[in-house]
Amino acid sequence: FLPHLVASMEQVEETYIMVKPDGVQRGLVGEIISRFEKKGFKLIGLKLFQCPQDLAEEHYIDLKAKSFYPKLIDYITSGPVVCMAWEGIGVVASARKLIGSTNPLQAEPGTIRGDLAVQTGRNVVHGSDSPENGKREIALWFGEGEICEWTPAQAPWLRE
Ligand code: IDP
Ligand code: MG
Repeated sequence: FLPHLVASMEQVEETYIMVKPDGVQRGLVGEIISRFEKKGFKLIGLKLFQCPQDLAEEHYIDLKAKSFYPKLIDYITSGPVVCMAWEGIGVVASARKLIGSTNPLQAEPGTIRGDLAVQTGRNVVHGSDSPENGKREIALWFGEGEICEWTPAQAPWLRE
C-alpha cells in the first residue's frame, strides 16, 4: 500500500447539482447549498434559472422512454431552479451520497432527500451520476464565462 501513489491517482472531478423547483419553492436553497459547502467541495458555478422546455428534455434525454418523463419535464420547468457546479476529488460519487436515494422514503436520514423530501416526483435535488455526465451537464446548463476558477482560502485546511 503506497498512499502517495493512491493520492496521485485521485481524480479532480466536476458535478452538476441542481435545486429543483420544489426545493426553491420550499425555501431549501440555502440548506442544500450548505451541505456541499460544509463538506469541503469547491463551488465553481451558481445561478437561479428558469429552465426552458428544450433544455429539460435534453438534460433528461436518457429517461425519454419512461412513463413519468412528461411529468418530469413539467416538474423541472415549473419554476426556477438553482444550478450549481461543484469541483473536487471524488465529488461525483460523494455528492450522490450526500443527496441520497432517488426515492426519499428510502433515502438514509442525514442525506438531503432523506431529511427534506417524501416523494420521488418531488425529491428536491439533482446530482450527476458519473464524471462524464458531470461534464456534459455543466456544459449544458452553464454558458461561457459562468464557471469560475478560483482557490478557496480554506484549501490548505481541507487537504494536506
Ligand atoms: P436520480 O435523480 O436519483 O439520479 P434518476 O433515475 O436519474 O434518479 O431519475 C431522474 C429524476 O426523475 C428523479 O430524480 C425523479 O425526479 C424523477 N423520477 C425518477 N423515477 C421516477 C418515478 O418513478 N416517478 C416519478 N418521477 C421519477
Ligand atoms: Mg439520474
